[in-house]
Amino acid sequence: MNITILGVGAIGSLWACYLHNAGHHVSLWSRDTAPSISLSFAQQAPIQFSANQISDMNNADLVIVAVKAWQVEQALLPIIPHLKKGCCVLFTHNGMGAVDPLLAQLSEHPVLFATTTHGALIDNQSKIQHTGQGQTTVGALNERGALLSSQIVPMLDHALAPVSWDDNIQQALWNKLAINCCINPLTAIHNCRNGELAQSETLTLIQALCVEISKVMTAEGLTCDSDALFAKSQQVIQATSANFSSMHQDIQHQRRTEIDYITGYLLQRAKAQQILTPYNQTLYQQIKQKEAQQ
Ligand code: KPL
Repeated sequence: MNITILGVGAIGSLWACYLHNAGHHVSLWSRDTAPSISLSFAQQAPIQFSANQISDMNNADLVIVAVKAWQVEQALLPIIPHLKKGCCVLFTHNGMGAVDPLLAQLSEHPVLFATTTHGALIDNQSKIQHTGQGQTTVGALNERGALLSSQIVPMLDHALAPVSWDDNIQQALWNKLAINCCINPLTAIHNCRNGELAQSETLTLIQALCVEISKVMTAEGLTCDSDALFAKSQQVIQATSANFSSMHQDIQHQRRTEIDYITGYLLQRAKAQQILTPYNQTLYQQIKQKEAQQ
């Protein structure tokens, strides 16, 4: 397949290398205009990718949009006119709400979303490290996307397994959003690793967050039990105890965070459903204050 990856952060680069190794023709699209980008992955010799070429975009069968939620619209809008008929657009990022404004403009294309638990980072020698073996769940954001499940899932699974299909991607995205609402802002506020949230005062707060989140999810027609969500958040805290969350890393590096698409999205839906969410509201404001101080 001809695949173009938009965004050369850790996850975009990881997919680029695995898809290249699986034999696909992979090109990259970044914020600059360099005609080629070299990526160093694991013990392999650096891989040279064609980059920022309109011809690659014109020929792409699949475009993977792997930029942060707040960059999605700005990054994709100029590219849409260059996509060929039938080109599939697959989004992958933390949070929700970033793709909604683009769906009408992508109505002629199959549109998918992939949520992944793989851990990846670009180390201080610019090498891509696959730090945690995870899994990827893919689902459709429109009807054309749903028709592609039997093609896309085996192709991605062959490159970086396991990849599965979920008919109810909204539930999967909300489940991930709920966990991110519980962990990410708190680690950024307390400047700590995920594992350090397993302390009694923080646990009481996470319990209160779970009650609010579960009310909003239920009102939105999704399944969410607050005790089960709390238990899941504890599992993730344990499984990723040594990690710094993505929001913690963004604050430490003085980058914009994804708070508007994580807790911010929850608050938007809570407002629409007329549900009070004071605990999540407070965390949102604390992160916005930190961003303003940068
Ligand atoms: O998804 C994550 C993130 O950091 O964004 C968690 C699950 C919290 C792992 O760190």
